[in-house]
Amino acid sequence: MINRRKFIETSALSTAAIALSKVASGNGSTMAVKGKPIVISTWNVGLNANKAAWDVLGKGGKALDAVEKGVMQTESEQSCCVGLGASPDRDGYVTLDACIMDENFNCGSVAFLERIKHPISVARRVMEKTPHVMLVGSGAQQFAVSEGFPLEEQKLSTDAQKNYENWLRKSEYKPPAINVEKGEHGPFAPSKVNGEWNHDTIGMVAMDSNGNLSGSCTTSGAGFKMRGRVGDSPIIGAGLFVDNEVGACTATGQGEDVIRVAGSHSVVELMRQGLSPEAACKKIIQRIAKIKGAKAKEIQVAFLAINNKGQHGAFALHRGFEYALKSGTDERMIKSKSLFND
Ligand code: SD4
Repeated sequence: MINRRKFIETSALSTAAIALSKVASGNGSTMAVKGKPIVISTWNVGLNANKAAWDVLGKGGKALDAVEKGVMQTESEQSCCVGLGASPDRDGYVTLDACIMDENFNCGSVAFLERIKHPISVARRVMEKTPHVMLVGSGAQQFAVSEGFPLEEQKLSTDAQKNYENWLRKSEYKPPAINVEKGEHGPFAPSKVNGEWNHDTIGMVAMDSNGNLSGSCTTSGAGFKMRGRVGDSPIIGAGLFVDNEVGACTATGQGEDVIRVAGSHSVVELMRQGLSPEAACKKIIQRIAKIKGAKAKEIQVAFLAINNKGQHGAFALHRGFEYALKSGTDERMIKSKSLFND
């Protein structure tokens, strides 16, 4: 018969063995992951967001806290692209989408949320305080207020106001051409501000010093969208997916085409089959290109992924996508490869 002490020793040993097998699965060099946190996020706003995430990761904090803190930074920056100062829908209202996911498949999401400064934190409350995954519209707002989030006045940033006024001149409704580096930009396309392309989403995935993964995604969605339109960003499996045993992925670009292929989940499943993060992202971009045919020229989509060894990579339909990286030894922007090098 196994006594209590022996049982505790045996279970401690098997827990250690499980932990070891988790980090050692793959190619043997994976033990290095533990204790080496890393965070990556979409577009150049990711640099500031990563810094905020690093305040948590650098002190040995949890990836979940880091990805919330990280993108809250972008939501606070009142740019034209994420958060309350972002591009409005075609009726002039800013409506926000966000989601968050941790290492245990816990996830929370809000969509079509108005007048709340930090949708990502509301998404986390949905995850932690309700039996649900997703709340939308006035219900999401009501929940946010009940949780103590103040109802803010909508105040467009100067860029967003200018872009909206430009758009109103023609009020032409067609899909956004997001951050295609060269060529004709659609009416929803982010404009160049200070010589830099804008974007309208931040997606972030991080690994903490325990080797655990989490992700977050927050956006105002496509600028000048139809009222009520929701893209991929708040949809678990589309704009974000995390499976701690495999890796995590987030998406940016034309949300409708990310949803169609369950984009982030599909990328994670390909990593499960052994593909590198970049190769997995590329496969799903190729799938989208095949589905869209000639129309693939008119849209931008990009995926950004990390695996459970801390390797990361991205792939986009068109040139122009880049992501920000921060680790204990490295901090920089990385240009993504793309299918069309137009
Ligand atoms: C959406 N995927 O709402 C978002 C937009 C985006 O860079 O990512 N823009 O479809």
